[in-house]
Amino acid sequence: MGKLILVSNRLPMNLKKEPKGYEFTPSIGGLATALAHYHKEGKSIWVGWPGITTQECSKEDIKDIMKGLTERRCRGVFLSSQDIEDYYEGFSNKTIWPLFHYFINHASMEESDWIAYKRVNEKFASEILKVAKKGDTIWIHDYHLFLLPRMLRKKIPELSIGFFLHIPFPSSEVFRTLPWRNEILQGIMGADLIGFHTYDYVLHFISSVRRLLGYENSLGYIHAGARTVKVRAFPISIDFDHYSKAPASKEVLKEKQQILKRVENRKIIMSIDRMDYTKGIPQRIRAYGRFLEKYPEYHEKVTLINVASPSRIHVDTYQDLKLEVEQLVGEVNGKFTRLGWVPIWYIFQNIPENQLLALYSASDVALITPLRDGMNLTAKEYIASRSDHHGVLVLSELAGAAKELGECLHVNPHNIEDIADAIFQALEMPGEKQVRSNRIMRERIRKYDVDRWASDFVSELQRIKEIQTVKGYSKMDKTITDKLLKDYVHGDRRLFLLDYDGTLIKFKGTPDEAVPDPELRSVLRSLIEKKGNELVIVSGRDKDTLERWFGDMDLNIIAEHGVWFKPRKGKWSMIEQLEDSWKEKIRPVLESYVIKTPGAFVEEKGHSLAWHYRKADQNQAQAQISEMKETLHNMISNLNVGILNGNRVIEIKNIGVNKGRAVRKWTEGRDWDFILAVGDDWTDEDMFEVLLEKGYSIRVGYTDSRARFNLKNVDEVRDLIRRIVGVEDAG
Ligand code: GDG
Repeated sequence: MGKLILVSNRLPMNLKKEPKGYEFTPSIGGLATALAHYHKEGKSIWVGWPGITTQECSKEDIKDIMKGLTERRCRGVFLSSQDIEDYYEGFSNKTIWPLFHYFINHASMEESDWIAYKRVNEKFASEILKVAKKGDTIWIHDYHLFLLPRMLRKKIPELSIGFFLHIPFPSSEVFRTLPWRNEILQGIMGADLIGFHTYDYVLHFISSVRRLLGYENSLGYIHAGARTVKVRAFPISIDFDHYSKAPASKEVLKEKQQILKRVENRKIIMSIDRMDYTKGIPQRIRAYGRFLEKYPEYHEKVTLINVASPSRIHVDTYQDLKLEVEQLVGEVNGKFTRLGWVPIWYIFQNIPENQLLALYSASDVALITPLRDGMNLTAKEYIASRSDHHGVLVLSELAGAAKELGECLHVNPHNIEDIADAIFQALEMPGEKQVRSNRIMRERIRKYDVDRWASDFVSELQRIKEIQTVKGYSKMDKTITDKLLKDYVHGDRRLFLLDYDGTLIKFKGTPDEAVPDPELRSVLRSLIEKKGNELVIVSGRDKDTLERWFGDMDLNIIAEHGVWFKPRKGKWSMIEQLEDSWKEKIRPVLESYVIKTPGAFVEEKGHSLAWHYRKADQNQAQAQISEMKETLHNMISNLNVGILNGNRVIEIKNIGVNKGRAVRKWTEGRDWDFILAVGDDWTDEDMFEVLLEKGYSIRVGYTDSRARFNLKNVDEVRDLIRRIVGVEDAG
């Protein structure tokens, strides 16, 4: 492996100009915390904005900063104040951030911000390209850099590129409101591996890609033209050891004693977040007020310590939020405060880490209730720092962390009553129950800590690259095509095994419309007229249709994936004797899914039933297919039939019948100088398997296949056949 280049909007440090030069201090934040550890240990370079604009420093300063960055294995992308205003505060934080957290009304859609976003992504690309080489691995982070994977891929196609999104990926219904949605998806799709915190976000992304770009997916792989991209959930974690051990340090213990003394041994509820509208701070304060109203027995017995660290303070929405929070805190405190007891301690500051850790270990309850949150590391930190296994975590079900921390108390962060009751339940929870739940969650966080998260991502990225290079797609380039034509010309006995739909003809709205056009008939005719050529149409279609279309031509036909066969100038006969009574049971099930999926329809063939969904909404169809297959699998267990995934069709047919078996009669025991087999879907894979390395097997479309080569589409297949016909004429 070459070197690893980490890329994020901000470098993991803050700069301060001192008389002696710039001082570098590590910065706070989920990503900084997660990767700082990895960067410290590994041999990586980190590329990002150093946090200071070009207006704020002279050329000398920049040199000084660059030197300091190089010592820390970092490279700075220097941005102007205009870049920061439009790309960072603008497009990233006023468009993407609210939209991806489902705050559609807060999302601004300024063209000028988008232009700046593209410009700054380009700046990142050019800085990275100064150090990146073939064989390097680039790991890009977060929503500020959606366009970067594609930009880098265009310049160095061989790079191994990973992209990780730290915020939620919204439902495609929300995502598609973004005017620049396709460019953003294309940008991300430049990566080889795309990671999200949860499986829900993975599904949302896959669904957007399918709907907007039309790329199909299977088992977490998206087939994007010539490339396959892996999409997977990698739930980010924390440095478990640090959070587990640090609370026992002298400094933290001292802080803890001070906190306990100041709250006069009352119960403590703590919460800490950036002051952001996604964090649900107003709802939480209201819920705490409701709790005090509903459970007066807790008056003077509990204190909420609410820490909100300042964030994006220049943005109007954030100023409004701060005012709202302060007003609500004032209302609750005004209503319930007694001499010697203030119910909420509100801290609008960044607190030092020792204080944070002391707060974690002194608190009886951690109240973490974001309205949406990609993951939320605070929740994990709270559990990890409690080596005594005490304390109750009340967590929003809309935080990514809720998927992993199933044993804590979950709340709907919009439901004030629900949160108020959860606070009561948490304060009342018996110690043994706390220990039981926390033990399980701590163990889970310990096993999958931040190092594991990072190494898991990087090794998956390497694995994808290996799959791509070993199995890869082998395009029919000029050299291979020339060799094929040469082999054809030198052969005397030549076999062609050609699938029909999706191979020789494009898909049409209904199967009946896909009639062979005169051009196709003419080229096939030329092919079979050549001495030594044997053509077999190997199709899944019923025999009557194939007879109508090709009955007059001097060729062989295999119908229904190998149930029926007609030799040249001969008659139809059954290759396999089949029993079809199962159809009566299966047809009603397929019909019931036609009702649920507008556009889908059932086709009855001689010995199979096909459920077509090419005209249906692909998303809706996919949603029905898994349920339908589940039902079918249960029904067919003692029938001699199987379920086949075709290209936008699910086919149920007798087991043992397949194209591979049908073509064996042609390929085994007969001596061919040249074989060409072409097909476009999974049913053709059986045929490719029989051929193995014999002749030229070609899968239409760029997808994993047993075929030796790939062609892009029907046009390319026809072009190849035309060239084969032409080469002999020319020769
Ligand atoms: C994104 C996603 C996702 C906060 N205030 C103080 C302080 N912190 C520390 C916490 C924690 C971190 O900052 C915040 O973590 P979050 O998980 O809330 O992350 P975000 O920075 O909002 O960023 C989020 C994350 O990326 C990782 O993928 O989980 O969903 O939005 O470590 O402890 N630390 C100190 N004083 C503070 O006042 N010392």
